[in-house]
Amino acid sequence: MANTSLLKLEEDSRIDSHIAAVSKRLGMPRRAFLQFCATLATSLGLPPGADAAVAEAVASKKRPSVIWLHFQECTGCTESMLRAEHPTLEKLILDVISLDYHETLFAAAGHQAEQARKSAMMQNRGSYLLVIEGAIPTRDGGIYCKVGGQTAIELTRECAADAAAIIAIGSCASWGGMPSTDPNPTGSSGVATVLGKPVVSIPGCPPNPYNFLSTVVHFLAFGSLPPVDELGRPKFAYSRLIHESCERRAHFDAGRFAMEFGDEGHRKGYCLYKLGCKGPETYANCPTVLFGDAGAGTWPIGCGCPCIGCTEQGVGFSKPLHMLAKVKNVDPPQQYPRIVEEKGMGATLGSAALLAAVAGAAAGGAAMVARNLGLSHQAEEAERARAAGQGTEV
Ligand code: FSX
Ligand code: SF4
Ligand code: F3S
Repeated sequence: MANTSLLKLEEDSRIDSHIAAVSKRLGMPRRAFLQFCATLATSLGLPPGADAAVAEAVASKKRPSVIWLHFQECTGCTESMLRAEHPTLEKLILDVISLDYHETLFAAAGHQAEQARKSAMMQNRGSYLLVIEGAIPTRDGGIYCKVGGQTAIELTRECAADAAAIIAIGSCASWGGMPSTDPNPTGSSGVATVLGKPVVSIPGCPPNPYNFLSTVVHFLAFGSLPPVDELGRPKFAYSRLIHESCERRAHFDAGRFAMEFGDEGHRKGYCLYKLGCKGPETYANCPTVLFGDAGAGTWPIGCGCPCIGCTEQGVGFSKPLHMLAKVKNVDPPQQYPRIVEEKGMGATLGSAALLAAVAGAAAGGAAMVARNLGLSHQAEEAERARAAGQGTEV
């Protein structure tokens, strides 16, 4: 079957010279770069043909200035970006953005660093991306986290004022994450709570760098951040339960469980539900995108560790690790999705699967993403919005 979208992309002369330059910069063959962009567009759920816009954006657009703040956290978010061992992922992240302020990566310190942040904000007023990593302590006037004499609350508000878009990266910045664990002595909160307005959140402890890259590329290609759910999470990454795509799901359905760490069931790769796996109530694309690109199985459950629900507020860092998960969606759905997608509403199953196949490791487990792409999430999303008592999209 011909992949017309990829072929069109390869023939697009508008971006040819840019692609040659970016391929050289990244040390990546031209075809591999195009395949990566096509896969990125597919996993973002973009319509056919959008891969050209993605490639153009990555190859030729001016890199947005990024101000990256750190508050209460372990720096695992940054570590996971830099440890993305796929030959292109971390290079691409650093290639598509201009990281103008980042306390961990900066050689500068003290007043020099503060000055760099202020200059970048002034020079890119209204157009910079603000990325916040870590929770924001709100108790006692926010005194539990200060940088350069300012509280995290003050810095967040100051940097948010002139930002084009704000991304809360990691579970800490999304809702408080680990620092907000009961009894939350410092009043750790997420960025949206502190600013009193929605921001795009990419939870995970650590979050998947592929989801961050995809979010930034969407901003570059279309001038806006991707559509999000009622918790501010990009739908392309957080609209499916882990349990739905888990490689151990057949064991769950057949009633084959590991009962103890190291027992026969655990060694045989049986389902980890009875060890407290929170996959059945956690929304994330971990089983389809994987981590670190080190090969198959590089995600918590793949390594034999029950999911702790790190992307899910109210589950990760809230529910005890051994507690059984609430199993959602155990019955077949009332309605099955259409098999044929309407034109322009998303990638077709066939093209997505083919893209995933040709892109290989770049997509991680993108075949699973592709498998889910044509499905209608509307009923499920409406239900979740009702449960959250909001019912509105951010
Ligand atoms: Fe750590 Fe980031 Fe966890 Fe938090 O990730 S990996 S504690 S989400 O803010 O650095
Ligand atoms: Fe996978 Fe956990 Fe579901 Fe078992 S309970 S199938 S290990 S997500
Ligand atoms: Fe976190 Fe569970 Fe994924 S622990 S990384 S949400 S598999």
